Amino acid sequence: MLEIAVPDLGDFDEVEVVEVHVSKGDSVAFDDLLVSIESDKATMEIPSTAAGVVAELRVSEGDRVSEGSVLVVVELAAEVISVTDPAELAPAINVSADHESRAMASGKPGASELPETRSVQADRELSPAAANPVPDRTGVPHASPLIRRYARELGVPIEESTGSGVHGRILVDDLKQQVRERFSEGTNKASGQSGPGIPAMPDVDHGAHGPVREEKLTRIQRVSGPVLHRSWLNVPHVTQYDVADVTDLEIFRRKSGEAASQRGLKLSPLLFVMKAVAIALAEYPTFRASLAREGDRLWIKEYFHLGIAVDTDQGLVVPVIRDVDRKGIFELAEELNATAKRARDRKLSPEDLRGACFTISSLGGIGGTAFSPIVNAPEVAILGLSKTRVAPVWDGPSPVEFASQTDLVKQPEASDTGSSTFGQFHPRLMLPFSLSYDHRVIDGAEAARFTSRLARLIADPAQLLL
Ligand code: CAO
Repeated sequence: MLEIAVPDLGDFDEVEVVEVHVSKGDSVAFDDLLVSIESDKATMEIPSTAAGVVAELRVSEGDRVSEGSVLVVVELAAEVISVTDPAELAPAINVSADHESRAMASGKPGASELPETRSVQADRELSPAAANPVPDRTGVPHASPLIRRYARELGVPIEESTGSGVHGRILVDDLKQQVRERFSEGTNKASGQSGPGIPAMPDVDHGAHGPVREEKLTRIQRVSGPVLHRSWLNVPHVTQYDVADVTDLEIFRRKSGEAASQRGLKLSPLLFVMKAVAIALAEYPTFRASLAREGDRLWIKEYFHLGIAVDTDQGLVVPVIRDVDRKGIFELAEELNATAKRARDRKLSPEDLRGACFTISSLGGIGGTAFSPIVNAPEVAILGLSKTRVAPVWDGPSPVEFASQTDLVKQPEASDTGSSTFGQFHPRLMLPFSLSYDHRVIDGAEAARFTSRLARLIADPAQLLL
């Protein structure tokens, strides 16, 4: 019996069995494909290293396997058994202590294969032939026929191999190293593609601890879940928190309420924030960019279409309001109301959901002091709005001046800090907001400048309407 197992997988602990090409009882020849395994970035085909009959299948499609997991057990054909005399194979087995080399060596279909097996050993043991390899005229590094066949089995381009043997001769270990590199290639690329290796959640029997009931995710949740997960895994997120004084904005909003209601509209703070965002995006183009897949350049969008997260009874959707920079508050109010209604009535078209350069998610009408929204990749930033609150705002010296003018050891008396000559706290309406961004594209300092600018814009409604 010959156990055929998963070879060294390099950086991967576990990979998935994507195809089992044989069934129990099948006759297989040397080199016949048995099983395909796959990481996120590469597929490896595991061939039979002997002729015989499949005696046992130890895996099925979808199983996760790791190095050394036995995939298939092959009952060797009679003629193979006759050449697997331990004495005859001993030199070959010395080639490498690991299982696939042993399998290669012991699994030869006939005596004619053995000289090749021995040539592997010659590579390792620096036989006279290996010490003076004949250079390949094509420039391809020298490798024995067995090594070439092994490379073909593994799907490794031998011309890309770097031989670590004498005079650059390619050895079994070189091929294994190449496979390791191919498997880990995806994780090392700067493009930020997601890699494998995320541990699967255990399958827990929740019913074992008390009564449970099953509830299916909505279609929107099933679609948006993987999209959010993809963004979460691909984008290195940082969230910058800030707060804007919206007292003057609220005064203005209340004053405009009547004019709005005559048009059948309600003006929420979000509309003014949308205008402020459009101005800030014009001044900070990186925030309306997308990172190219290769990870080496940006696509800066010269339009100001904003995704607005809308909460529906089926889940979260993000329709897009176009050309926010060119629209007035009333026009935006009308469009946002109509779009949110279409979203809740499940009447959005695919076009409604495309083309944003930045997203706003407002939970201000619901509650909370702050949150970290997930960037709606391939956008690079998203703004979260929380609930406006009344908070004390100091109108006196800046923190630096305050520190220099005040005896900080002896805490200032309330009467000192409350005096009109020194400075005062005022109750103001403050809007907490947060900006999550892709740190590959936006630096922290730039994000802080952006949110500071945004806070100033929101605080001054006149600027938004110019
Ligand atoms: N602070 C205090 N009150 C606020 C506020 C804020 N930051 N923002 C809105 N409000 C008030 C509004 O003025 C309105 O008050 P009135 O009823 O007295 O007029 C009330 O809250 C409800 O506002 P709204 O939610 O209907 O309107 P909106 O324009 O602020 O938001 C929409 C529209 C579609 C964005 C919103 O309804 C929604 O769906 N929000 C949820 C988005 C979401 O789920 N995000 C999470 C995604 S995870 O990242």
